[in-house]
Amino acid sequence: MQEQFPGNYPAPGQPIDELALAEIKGAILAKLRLAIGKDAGMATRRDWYKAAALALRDRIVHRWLTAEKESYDSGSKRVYYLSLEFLIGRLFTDGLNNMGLLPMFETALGDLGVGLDDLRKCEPDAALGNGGLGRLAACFMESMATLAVPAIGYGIRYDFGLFRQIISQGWQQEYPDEWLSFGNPWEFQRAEVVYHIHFGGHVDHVDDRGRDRATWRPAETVQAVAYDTPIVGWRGQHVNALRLWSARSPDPLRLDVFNTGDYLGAVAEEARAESICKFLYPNDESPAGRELRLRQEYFFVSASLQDLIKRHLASDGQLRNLPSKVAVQLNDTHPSLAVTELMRILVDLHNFRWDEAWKLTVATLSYTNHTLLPEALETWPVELFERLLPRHLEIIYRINAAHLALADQRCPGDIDYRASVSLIDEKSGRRVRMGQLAFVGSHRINGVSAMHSDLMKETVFHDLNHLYPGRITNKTNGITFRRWLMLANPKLTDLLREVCGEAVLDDFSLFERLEARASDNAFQQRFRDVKHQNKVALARLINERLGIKVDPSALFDIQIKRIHEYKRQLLNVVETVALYQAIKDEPQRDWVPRVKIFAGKAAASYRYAKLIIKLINDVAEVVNNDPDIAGRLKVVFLADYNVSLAEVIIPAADLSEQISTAGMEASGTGNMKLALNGALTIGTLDGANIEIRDHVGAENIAIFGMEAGDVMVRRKQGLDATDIIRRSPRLARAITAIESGAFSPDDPARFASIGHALRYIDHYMVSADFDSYYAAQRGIDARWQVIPAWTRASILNVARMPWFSSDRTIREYAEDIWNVPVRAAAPEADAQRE
Ligand code: B1H
Repeated sequence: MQEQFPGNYPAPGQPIDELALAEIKGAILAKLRLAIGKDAGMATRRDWYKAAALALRDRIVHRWLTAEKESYDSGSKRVYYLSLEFLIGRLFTDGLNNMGLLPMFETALGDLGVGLDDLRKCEPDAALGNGGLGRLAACFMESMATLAVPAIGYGIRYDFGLFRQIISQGWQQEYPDEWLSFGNPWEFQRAEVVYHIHFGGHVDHVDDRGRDRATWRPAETVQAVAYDTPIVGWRGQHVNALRLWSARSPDPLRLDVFNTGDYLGAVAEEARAESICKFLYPNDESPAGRELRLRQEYFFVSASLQDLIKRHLASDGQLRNLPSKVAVQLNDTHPSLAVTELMRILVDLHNFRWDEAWKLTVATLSYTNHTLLPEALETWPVELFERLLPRHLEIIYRINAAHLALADQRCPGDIDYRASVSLIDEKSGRRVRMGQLAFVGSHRINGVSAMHSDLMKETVFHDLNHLYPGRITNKTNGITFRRWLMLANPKLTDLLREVCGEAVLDDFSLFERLEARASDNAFQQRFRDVKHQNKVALARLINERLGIKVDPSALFDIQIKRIHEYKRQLLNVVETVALYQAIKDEPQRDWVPRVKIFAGKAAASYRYAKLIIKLINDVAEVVNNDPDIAGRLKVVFLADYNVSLAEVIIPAADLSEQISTAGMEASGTGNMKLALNGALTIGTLDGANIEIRDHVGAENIAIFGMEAGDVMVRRKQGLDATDIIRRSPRLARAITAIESGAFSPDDPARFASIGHALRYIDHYMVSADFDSYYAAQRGIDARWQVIPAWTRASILNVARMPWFSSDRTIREYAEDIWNVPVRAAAPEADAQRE
């Protein structure tokens, strides 16, 4: 079967192989009857989707088993990517595209009387992540498969992913995300792959002749069961597994309790165990700090390490070779317990000497930091640790003793230095610092953009970097072009194939061939046509969902991301209000028509962020219905932002809002997706925006506002914005309108707290950056009116984005951190190069 489906991406117009087509149709029909139990007459759309997904899955599984055997036989080093989040989205067309089967399935399904696009929409998003951090893990999984890096992603199979957002009267409401309720055709339950995970109890120290060994006598045990999802790389050459753990009790029904008539008590243990994988914590950038969260972290770390060690022992037999066969990447501090768990396994269970175990641990682990926000740095109360993981706390103390001894050696008598590097924070109640733990236990620590990695060295990890020089490295994030260009924007992809040649699908550096056409009138027109069609599709969606009519020829100005004060959706709204007032002042001027599109979720407990959502919706209500505006400004908030919605919005964007307070956005990846699809960026010099500017050229991006250094200086000076507001009548007027109820006549004081913050506690520099932002926006208006120049800048953005492919990022991890080989380029690339 493999040979019949070589996984080529058929060139446009290439005839479809009739034999293969007949086989696919047969396979789908067979799945419908034999796996779903329906015939074509009775089948619902969802039945067809599942049948088609299973037919595709069969083809992926063949490759999977081959890839698995090859890497096992060759004994190659493997990467294990530990992440509490994988924000995958849908897998159906992703798998079809990478297998080169998209046109084939489209035709087959069409012949069977069902539309591929209808089926595609039957698949619920796998939303096992909050935002950028989880989506990065998903892009990395795809790129590792593409580059044939043998890898497993480890995480939790949450019963409920990130909540569904509904906007009711302008307010966010949260509803459970029941993504598994109709089954999941991609996953394989591995009922035989089960590990025991322990909690609580006490520790016995036997006489171990100074070997630091101990015996943990836990009080509670849960089981972790594996579920595997195949992740297929580009051209179907390699397939890796995403292994997610589900929790259950070893004793699901206590018959003794049941027999006494206590039916609820009989299943209480099962409920307690299952709560571990019940839901994803919806907090982006702010740890929940709940006991259940710590249980989740230990649960998945322990199951994953047990699993990878079992594999290693089965293939190699020698734990002392661990670092030559295993690289473990910790996605943020959420899996930091890997440091202590690996030490426990080596010392307590496999009798290693402490020092040797420590060398192996550090050589095996590496850690990615994703944020410098002080409130986001994870710490846990020592008391909670002691109760839940007593042996791990001892191990932390033992690590800390050696670590602090080194600190004393480096800076004798410097108690501030000692306090700053310690694994225990003694200031705010005694707490374990997960960032310090991950740092000390890793041979490489990376930031996610050049500026972020530099700031890591200057701020949170300044002293640790001094103590362990050379460990910090930068790995600027990337995105998978297969999903964010080929699938999301097939029309632009076709244009690229035509202009840059078919090989562009394997070698993104060929995008540079666009440069020569950037000013070519005829090409510009085609490029604009593609954008226009994508905007028509988005306009249709907006009308269907919200009943708002927007003009596809207006400038589509997009801010899509989690709602967070530092991301400054508020700055965008205040500018919207100021623009609204300016249009009302001079309604006869030829204002550039704009549609401001927002989407994003706020953490359920983040009240201020939810108030900002309400403000966007209240402003929309007034602006969209004001006859003076005559449709020249529209404001749209699209509910329930997720990967699938992003795939519709991004190809339709003209302007990408990347306006975080400088120094606060570690990288951003939405910024890359939007620029890749031809949007111009309006942004601050923050995160990867800086590198985007360096690549696309300063003339093809609109930079405004304070820089990270300025922000630090201003924060030291104080946050009161009274003077700034006094000097900016435009800002003063916009704030006054917001706080006096111009957009909330039903509750005039609704936004008083926002007005107060803008005036007196401008921590995020919204007021301070306002004038600069407003001016940059008017600059955008002016540029938009010169169509050839705008189009040229847009084309050059696309042409200069290849470096932001996650393939490049993964190559860098493979080389500098993991020490594993990667495939040079897809084998077809050379053959297809002109
Ligand atoms: C990012 C998070 C994050 N940084 C804690 N930190 C979480 C922190 O559930 N929690 O406790 C969840 C998420 N997420 C993002 O990572 C950064 O803000 C982005 O700038 C970056 O692009 C992304 C990927 O590196």
